[in-house]
Amino acid sequence: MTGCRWLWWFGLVAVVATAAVGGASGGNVTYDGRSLIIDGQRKLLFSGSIHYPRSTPDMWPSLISKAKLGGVDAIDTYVFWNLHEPQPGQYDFSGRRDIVRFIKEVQSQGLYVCLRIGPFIEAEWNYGGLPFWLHDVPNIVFRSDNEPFKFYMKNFTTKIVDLMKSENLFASQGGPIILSQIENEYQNVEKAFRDKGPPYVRWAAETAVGLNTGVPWVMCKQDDAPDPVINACNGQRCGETFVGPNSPNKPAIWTENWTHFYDIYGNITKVRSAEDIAYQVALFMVKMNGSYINYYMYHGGTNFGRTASAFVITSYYDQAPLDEYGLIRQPKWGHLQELHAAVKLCSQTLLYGLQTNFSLGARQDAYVYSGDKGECAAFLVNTDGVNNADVQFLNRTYQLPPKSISILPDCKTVAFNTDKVSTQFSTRSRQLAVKLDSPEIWEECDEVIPVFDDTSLRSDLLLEQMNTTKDASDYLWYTASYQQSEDSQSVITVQSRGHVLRAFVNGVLIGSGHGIYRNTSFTLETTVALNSGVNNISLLSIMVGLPDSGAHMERRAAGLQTVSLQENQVLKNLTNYSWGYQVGLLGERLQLYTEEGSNNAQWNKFNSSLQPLKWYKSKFDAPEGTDPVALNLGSMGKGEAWINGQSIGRYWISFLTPDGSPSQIWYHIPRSFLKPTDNLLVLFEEEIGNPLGISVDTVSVTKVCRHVSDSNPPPVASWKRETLNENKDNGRTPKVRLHCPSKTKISKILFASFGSPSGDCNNYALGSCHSTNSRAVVEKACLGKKMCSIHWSDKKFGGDPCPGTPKGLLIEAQCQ
Ligand SMILES: *[C@@H]1O[C@H](CO)[C@@H](O)[C@H](O)[C@H]1NC(C)=O
Ligand SMILES: *[C@@H]1O[C@H](CO)[C@@H](O)[C@H](O)[C@H]1NC(C)=O
Ligand SMILES: *[C@@H]1O[C@H](CO)[C@@H](O)[C@H](O)[C@H]1NC(C)=O
Ligand SMILES: *[C@@H]1O[C@H](CO)[C@@H](O)[C@H](O)[C@H]1NC(C)=O
Ligand SMILES: *[C@@H]1O[C@H](CO)[C@@H](O)[C@H](O)[C@H]1NC(C)=O
Ligand SMILES: *[C@@H]1O[C@H](CO)[C@@H](O)[C@H](O)[C@H]1NC(C)=O
Ligand SMILES: *[C@@H]1O[C@H](CO)[C@@H](O)[C@H](O)[C@H]1NC(C)=O
Ligand SMILES: *[C@@H]1O[C@H](CO)[C@@H](O)[C@H](O)[C@H]1NC(C)=O
Ligand SMILES: *[C@@H]1O[C@H](CO)[C@@H](O)[C@H](O)[C@H]1NC(C)=O
Ligand SMILES: *[C@@H]1O[C@H](CO)[C@@H](O)[C@H](O)[C@H]1NC(C)=O
Ligand SMILES: *[C@@H]1O[C@H](CO)[C@@H](O)[C@H](O)[C@H]1NC(C)=O
Ligand SMILES: *[C@H]1O[C@H](CO)[C@@H](O)[C@H](O)[C@H]1NC(C)=O
Repeated sequence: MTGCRWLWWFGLVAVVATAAVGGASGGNVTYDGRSLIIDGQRKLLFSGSIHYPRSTPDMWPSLISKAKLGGVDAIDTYVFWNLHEPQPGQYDFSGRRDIVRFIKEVQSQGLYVCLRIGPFIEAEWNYGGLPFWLHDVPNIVFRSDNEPFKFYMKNFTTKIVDLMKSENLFASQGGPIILSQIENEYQNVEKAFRDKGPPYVRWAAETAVGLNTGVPWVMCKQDDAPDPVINACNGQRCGETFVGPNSPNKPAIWTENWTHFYDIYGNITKVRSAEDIAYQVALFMVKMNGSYINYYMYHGGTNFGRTASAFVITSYYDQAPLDEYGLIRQPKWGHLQELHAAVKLCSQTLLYGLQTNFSLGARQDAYVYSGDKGECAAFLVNTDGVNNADVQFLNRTYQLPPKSISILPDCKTVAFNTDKVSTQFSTRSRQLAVKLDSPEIWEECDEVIPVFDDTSLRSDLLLEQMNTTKDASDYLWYTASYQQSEDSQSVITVQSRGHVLRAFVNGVLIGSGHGIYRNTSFTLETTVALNSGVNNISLLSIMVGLPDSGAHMERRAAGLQTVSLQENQVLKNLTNYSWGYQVGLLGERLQLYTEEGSNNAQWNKFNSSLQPLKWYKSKFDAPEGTDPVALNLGSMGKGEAWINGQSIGRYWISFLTPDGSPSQIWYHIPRSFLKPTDNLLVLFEEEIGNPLGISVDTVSVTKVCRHVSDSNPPPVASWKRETLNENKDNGRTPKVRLHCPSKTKISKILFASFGSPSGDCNNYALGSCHSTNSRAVVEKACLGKKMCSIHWSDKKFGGDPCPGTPKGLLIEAQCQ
C-alpha cells in the first residue's frame, strides 16, 4: 500500500518566503512548504484512492461522482504494470485496463488525479504489480541499482508517461494529473540492498524528474527522497508519526491514509471508525501542516481473477467510504464529507493565514489561523483519549470529547467535531434473488489427477513453483511413480514453502495442508496405504497469489521442498526422486469456464459424492433491477468462480477466522458481466463443496438511521446556510434529514424517539424522556418518501416532553 498525502501550515512570513523560493519543476503545478500550488493558488486537497482494474468501466462514473459528492478533490490510482505489459513489449489497455478512459472520466467530473506509477506498487496485487516475466531476465535484481531492472522500469515508466502526454493528461498540458509517484515505500526494504539502495533511489528520482511531466513527483515512505521529489507519509496515523517533509520547501503529503486495512484469509476484519479517521486527518492538517490527504482506499473494489497477492482475499477494502460494490458506506462517507466541508470553509485562511498554537489545558491545544483581512479559523484538539474536556477559547466554553478535534471556521462556531457523528447511518443487506438449489440445474466434471506417465516436464529435483508455472496458473502437480515390494502402511512427510497442498496417492486424497499470510511454509505428515507394485503419487501444490512485497522478490520460493516416506524404520527420501510435472489443471487448459470451452468436456449430472477437485456449472438469469449482485458461496470450500468466462476471483470459505466464520462469503459479480438470461456460472472446487447451497443475491441499503441531539447537532454541510436561517426556527432548529438511496423509499419507521433516546444508531433504546408523538410525527413526514426532513423542535412534536432536559431525535427507517 502507499499513497499521496500532505498537510502543512506556514505562517504568513514563511509563506511569502517559501513561495518565492518555490519548489518543484512543473509548468502549472508547483509546491512550496505549505501546499501544492496549482495555477498560482495554494491547494488544500482531499484525495481518494480508486484503482481502475478493481472495478469495471461502467462503474467508474458513479464511483467518481460519489467520491466528488463526498468532498474528494482528487482520485489517486496506481498503475498496474503486469496488467498492461503481460509480455515484454506487448501492451494491453483494454476494458478494466483502460487507464486513459479512467483518467478522462475523472477529468470530465472536474477532479484531479494523482498517478502512482511505481511501477512496483505492492497494493496487495499479484507480484506487487511487476510482470512475472521480469523474473526470468538474466541477472535481474528487483528494485535495486541493477541495470536490467532499471532498464525495464524506465521503459515502462516512460511508456506510461508518454501515453499520458499523448492524451494531454498532465496538468501542465491542461489535464487532471497534478502529481505522480515513483517507487513505493522503498525505505522499508532499502537496507537489504546495502550500497545498491541509495543509488537506486537517486536514479529513480532522476529518471522520474527527467521525464518532464510538468507536475511534481512524490516518493512515499522515503524520508530522504531527493529534491525535487517530495517525501510523503503512508499509514493510519500520519498525524502522529510522520517525520515531516525533508525540506522546508516541500509540503506534507499523506499518500495513504488507510481507511482501514486490507483483509487476508483467516483474519477478522478490523474496522476503522469514521471518528478515528477524521481525527487523524484533522490532526495531520494542524500538527504536520498537512495540505494533501489521500484515503487509501476510498473505494477498494474486487481482486478479480488471480490478481490478489498471497493470502489476500478477493474483496478489497470493503470497509472504505464506498464499499466493494460502490455503495456509499455510512456513516464513514458522510462523516468524512462533513469534515471536508468544514475544512473547506476555512481553507483560504488555513493556506494563507498565520498559524499560532497554544495550550488550552493539560492535553488540549488550539491551532489558530488568522488572515490579513481579519479571517480567523481554529482547530481545538483534545489528545486525551479518555476524558471529555471543557476548554475556554476566546471567551467561550467548548466541550471536546476524548480524542477529538473541533473545527471552528470563524473561531466561534463549531462546524464539525471529529468524534460527533451526526450523519446518516445505513445498513447494507443482501437479498436472495436466485436460488441454485436444484440438482437438475447443475452439471459436474472431475478434474483429472495426473500420474507420472501423463507428464512431459521432468526433473530429478522438486522444482520451485513460480519458476515452473510462470504464474500461468495457481496449480502445479508434482507426480512420481513409486515402486513398492509389498502392501504397507507408510508415513509420508511433505514440506512445502507454500501455499496449499492436496496430496493424492493412487487417486485418493490422503491429506491437505496450507500455510498462512507471511508464513507460507508448512508440513503435511500423514499415513498412507501403499500397494505392492507401482503407486502413483500426485501432489497438487497451489498458490493463492504471488508475493507483493519485501526485498528480493525475484528470489522468493513456493511449492514443495522435501518429500519423504517412512516405513517401519526405513526412511526413503523422495526429494531427489524422478518427478513429473503438470502446470495448471486440465480444465484450465480446456477453458471449461467459457461457453465454448465448456463443450470440450463430458459433463455429468450432479451427484453429491464427496470427491474433491470438481468442476461445476450451471446457468442463471440476472436478478432484475440495478442493485449490485453477489454470489453467496458459503456452502463451498476453496476454488475459483467464473461468470460468462470472466473470473470473479478465488474463494476460500473453509479458511475460518478465529471467530469461526469464513473471511469472505459473498463474491461480487459486476452487472456488466451479466446478460439478462442464461449466464454461465462455472466453479472449480478443490475441496468438498455443496453447490446446491449457492445463491445469487442482490446487495442494497435497506435501513437508514439518524441521531441528532443538543450535544450532537446536525452536520456542517449546510452549516453556512443554516447559520443564516438560524432565526427562522426557535433554538435548535436545523432539520433532521433522512433519505433512502437509489430507487428506494421509506417504507416503514422502525424507531422514532424525540426526547432522550439512549445509545446511537448502532444500538439504541428509549430513554427516560420520550415524546409519545414521535412515531406519528415522523411517519407523517416520511412514509412513502425518498427523503424527508423534520424540524427538530418542541413545537413540531406537540410540546416539550421534558422541559429542562437536553433532547435528541433518533429515527430508524426501512428503505424499500
Ligand atoms: C507548521 O507551520 C507552522 C507555522 O509556519 C510552523 O511554526 C510549524 O513548525 C510547522 N509544523 C511542522 C510540523 O512543520
Ligand atoms: C500553464 O503553463 C503553460 C506554460 O508554462 C502555459 O502556456 C499555460 O498557459 C499555463 N496554463 C494555465 C492554465 O495557466
Ligand atoms: C522499451 O523497450 C523496447 C525494447 O524492448 C523498445 O522497443 C522501446 O522503444 C522501449 N520503450 C521506451 C519507452 O523506452
Ligand atoms: C492479521 O491478524 C494478525 C493477528 O491479529 C495481525 O497481527 C495481522 O496484522 C493481521 N494482518 C492483516 C493483514 O490484517
Ligand atoms: C505548537 O505546536 C507544535 C507542533 O505540534 C508543538 O511542538 C508546540 O509545542 C506547540 N506549542 C504550544 C505552545 O503548544
Ligand atoms: C474576553 O473577555 C474579556 C473580558 O470580558 C474582554 O476584555 C476581551 O476583549 C474578550 N476577548 C475576546 C476575544 O472577545
Ligand atoms: C528456473 O528454471 C530454469 C529452467 O527452466 C532454471 O534454469 C533456473 O535456474 C530456475 N531459476 C530458479 C530461480 O529456480
Ligand atoms: C497408476 O497409474 C497408472 C497409469 O495411469 C495406472 O495404470 C495404474 O493403475 C495406477 N496405479 C494405481 C495403483 O492406481
Ligand atoms: C510458521 O509456521 C510454522 C509451521 O506452521 C511454525 O512452526 C512457525 O513457528 C511459524 N513461524 C512464525 C514466525 O510464526
Ligand atoms: C531429504 O533430502 C533433502 C534434500 O537433500 C533434505 O533437505 C531433507 O532434509 C531430507 N529429508 C529427510 C527426512 O531426511
Ligand atoms: C538432492 O539434490 C541436491 C541438489 O542436487 C543435493 O544438494 C542433495 O544433497 C541431494 N539430496 C539427497 C538426499 O540426495
Ligand atoms: C488518515 O485517514 C484516517 C481515516 O482514513 C484519518 O482518521 C486519519 O486522521 C488520517 N490521517 C492523516 C494523517 O491524514
